[in-house]
Amino acid sequence: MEFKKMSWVLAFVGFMFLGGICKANGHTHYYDFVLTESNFTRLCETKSILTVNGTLPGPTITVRKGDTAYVNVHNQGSYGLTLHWHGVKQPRNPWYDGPENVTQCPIQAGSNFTYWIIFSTEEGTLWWHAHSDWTRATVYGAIIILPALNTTYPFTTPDAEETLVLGSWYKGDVNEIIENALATGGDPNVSDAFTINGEPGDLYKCSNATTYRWVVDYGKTYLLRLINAVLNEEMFFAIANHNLTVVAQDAAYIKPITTSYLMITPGQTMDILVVANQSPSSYHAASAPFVDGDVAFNNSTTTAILQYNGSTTPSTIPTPTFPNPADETAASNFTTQVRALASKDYPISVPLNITHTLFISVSVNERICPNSSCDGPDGNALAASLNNISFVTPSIDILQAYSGAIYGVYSANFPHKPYIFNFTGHVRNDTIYPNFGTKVRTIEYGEEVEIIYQGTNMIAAENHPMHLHGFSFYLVGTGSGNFDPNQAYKTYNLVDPPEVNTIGVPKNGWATVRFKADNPGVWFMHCHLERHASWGMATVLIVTNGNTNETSMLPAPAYMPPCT
Ligand SMILES: *[C@@H]1O[C@H](CO)[C@@H](O)[C@H](O)[C@H]1NC(C)=O
Ligand SMILES: *[C@@H]1O[C@H](CO)[C@@H](O)[C@H](O)[C@H]1NC(C)=O
Ligand SMILES: *[C@@H]1O[C@H](CO)[C@@H](O)[C@H](O)[C@H]1NC(C)=O
Ligand SMILES: *[C@@H]1O[C@H](CO)[C@@H](O)[C@H](O)[C@H]1NC(C)=O
Ligand SMILES: *[C@@H]1O[C@H](CO)[C@@H](O)[C@H](O)[C@H]1NC(C)=O
Ligand SMILES: *[C@@H]1O[C@H](CO)[C@@H](O)[C@H](O)[C@H]1NC(C)=O
Ligand SMILES: *[C@@H]1O[C@H](CO)[C@@H](O)[C@H](O)[C@H]1NC(C)=O
Ligand SMILES: *[C@@H]1O[C@H](CO)[C@@H](O)[C@H](O)[C@H]1NC(C)=O
Ligand SMILES: *[C@@H]1O[C@H](CO)[C@@H](O)[C@H](O)[C@H]1NC(C)=O
Ligand SMILES: *[C@@H]1O[C@H](CO)[C@@H](O)[C@H](O)[C@H]1NC(C)=O
Ligand SMILES: *[C@@H]1O[C@H](CO)[C@@H](O)[C@H](O)[C@H]1NC(C)=O
Ligand SMILES: *[C@@H]1O[C@H](CO)[C@@H](O)[C@H](O)[C@H]1NC(C)=O
Ligand SMILES: [Cu+2]
Repeated sequence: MEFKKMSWVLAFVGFMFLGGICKANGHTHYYDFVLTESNFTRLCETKSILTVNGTLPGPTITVRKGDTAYVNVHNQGSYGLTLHWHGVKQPRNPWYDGPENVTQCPIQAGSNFTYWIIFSTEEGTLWWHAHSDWTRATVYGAIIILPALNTTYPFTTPDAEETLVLGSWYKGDVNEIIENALATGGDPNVSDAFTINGEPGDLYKCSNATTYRWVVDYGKTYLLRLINAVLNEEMFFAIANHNLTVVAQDAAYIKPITTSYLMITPGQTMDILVVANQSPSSYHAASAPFVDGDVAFNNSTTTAILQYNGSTTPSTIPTPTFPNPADETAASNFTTQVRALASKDYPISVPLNITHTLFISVSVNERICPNSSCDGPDGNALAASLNNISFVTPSIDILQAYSGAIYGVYSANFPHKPYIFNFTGHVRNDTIYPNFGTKVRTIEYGEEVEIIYQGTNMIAAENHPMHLHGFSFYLVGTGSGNFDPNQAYKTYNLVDPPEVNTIGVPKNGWATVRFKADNPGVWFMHCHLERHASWGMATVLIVTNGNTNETSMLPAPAYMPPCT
């Protein structure tokens, strides 16, 4: 053990000389993650699932701002996969970002791979998850980033902390479910339950004895770290009889919002102050879906029990009432309140001199059925696209192809604007069928980028949680209908827009984000609804190296998992 640590230290010191990126006060943390299959019983049935270290959620990674972590992933499962550190920018370090065949090939069954995770500006809550097929349904966990040593929260220090991770439970094998859906062209099965910390909760059958309990002391203030790891639904969250004061989103502080409920998309994380100020008893902390599209979804409620220490459990535990799942206004009433803290101690820096604009249409599409008949609309198969291009995952990772000049893996011709039609009006036949390809967009180092995501009314309009790797970005505006620059620019918030990594693009509406392209590398961008990502609602941004070593990607690691 000591010997192993010593060699790590030597490697670390080496990097200090090499890259000059090492923070003087950062600490280094080491984790071993063992991927294993084991039996779990949920909803009265037992099945074998892949988890890290046999727990659901997997182990929590806890660091301070600016620290470094090494996670050695030992794959003792039966198939290859990768892990991703969601929302961690990984400055100059795309090698360890994780999306399968974008920055690396899978860690094969029986082998191991050590991720080097560089924390920089993030502070708050993030999470990690598998980035292969639908394996993230069971392979996920929290990342807690505490304030740097000798600094504290920008609010009264809470008495204690709690983490609740929302998830999805499928009775069947998740990868069989998506493979089967891709083969038939239809919608994948919906999940059988939502979960909180791996447990469906007492509103589902066979689940009340194992419902997750969060025990609190009357009068104390708790910092709740909430993560949405659900596969295919955005979620409302509330605690019966208690207010939520949201203080951070995606590991950046916001101006406190006191609310009775919130909406959180897959991929998003929120830090919330909860005061245990109600009569000592038990209350449900619960989550139910927000789905504003005409699509199949799981319409059930998952619960945990907020239990006051020393109180007796009432015969009926109060459950919060949720908005209707399709209530867009209820969702946007919460999301439009989010503003960056943007204080002297937590300044923000919104790009004002945009040099690279990307206008991206976000669509669900149809693909010609390869067989005689498919289960999607018009007997076709379902597909999805960005700018009418459905992303095709290559079999050699794009980062390797880019850095090693391997041609034919991808083409750098992802368009900067879509084919123009009435995006939110009637569907045009010539845009129902996307093109297929591995097309990326190249952005020069240091450019100030604006991306306008335009939701479309193709096949099934709904809110899409778009996520970008390698960056957090400022959400400067959202609106309904077709993006109209003359109107939209007037409404932009350039003063205190939230700095986030995942945003819900409104159904038949648009969202504009800005960021500085100061992180060279190969960065995946995709919808965080897993079925849309599987259908191709994704692309890749390549940010070129700058003119110096300090503005260029770190050297390629000596070992990367081989592509087969
Ligand atoms: C996971 O399990 C392995 C082997 O049992 C152990 O060495 C390791 O410390 C565990 N990791 C965590 C993060 O608990
Ligand atoms: C899970 O349970 C099944 C049936 O009880 C058993 O055959 C199998 O070996 C178990 N798997 C593991 C990984 O324990
Ligand atoms: C695999 O794990 C062993 C021991 O834990 C370690 O020595 C080796 O470097 C690891 N390999 C990789 C590629 O991380
Ligand atoms: C943090 O505070 C401790 C105790 O007050 C002090 O010893 C230490 O030097 C400080 N560290 C930093 C990095 O400021
Ligand atoms: C679970 O629910 C069943 C049926 O409602 C009830 O009989 C049982 O006592 C409950 N168990 C617990 C631990 O609450
Ligand atoms: C929740 O917040 C509202 C508005 O700030 C306030 O009127 C209400 O009393 C609060 N409720 C609880 C339970 O604290
Ligand atoms: C979902 O469930 C709620 C009640 O739990 C109900 O009001 C609503 O109509 C259901 N929606 C759909 C689409 O089934
Ligand atoms: C949204 O907010 C508006 C203005 O505060 C309010 O009138 C409306 O009832 C809210 N709608 C929902 C669904 O919460
Ligand atoms: C905006 O960026 C361009 C290109 O980098 C540069 O030439 C120009 O001076 C910048 N303008 C301002 C106001 O910073
Ligand atoms: C990634 O590439 C490997 C070959 O290196 C291939 O086996 C695997 O299916 C690819 N993954 C995806 C999602 O296409
Ligand atoms: C786009 O379609 C919508 C809905 O049918 C309609 O209200 C709008 O006028 C159309 N816009 C244009 C520019 O045709
Ligand atoms: C698309 O074209 C086909 C064949 O011309 C027609 O049957 C279908 O109704 C059209 N669909 C739409 C949405 O216009
Ligand atoms: Cu989507």
